[in-house]
Amino acid sequence: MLPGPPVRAETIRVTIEKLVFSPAEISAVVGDVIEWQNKDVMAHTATAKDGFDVVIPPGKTATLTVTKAGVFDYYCRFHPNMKARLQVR
Ligand SMILES: [Cu+2]
Repeated sequence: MLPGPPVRAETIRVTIEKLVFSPAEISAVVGDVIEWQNKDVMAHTATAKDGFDVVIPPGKTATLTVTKAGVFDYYCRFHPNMKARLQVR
């Protein structure tokens, strides 16, 4: 059987403003790209234990391509009260 057309990856955007991830809960499929936009004047990270660790400099964006399914609770290493969740199907 021939492979079908490639599934187009989506980009899912999360804004960080005033030390809050918004939306706080997102879902994705493997191959999607998560893009964090940091509107604050300090750096943040999106860090999941046993998972990813993305640094988002102030005023910038940073991306992550999702490579495995699961539920990833992530937080900011610099501000551990900042919490969010990524669900990957
Ligand atoms: Cu932070």
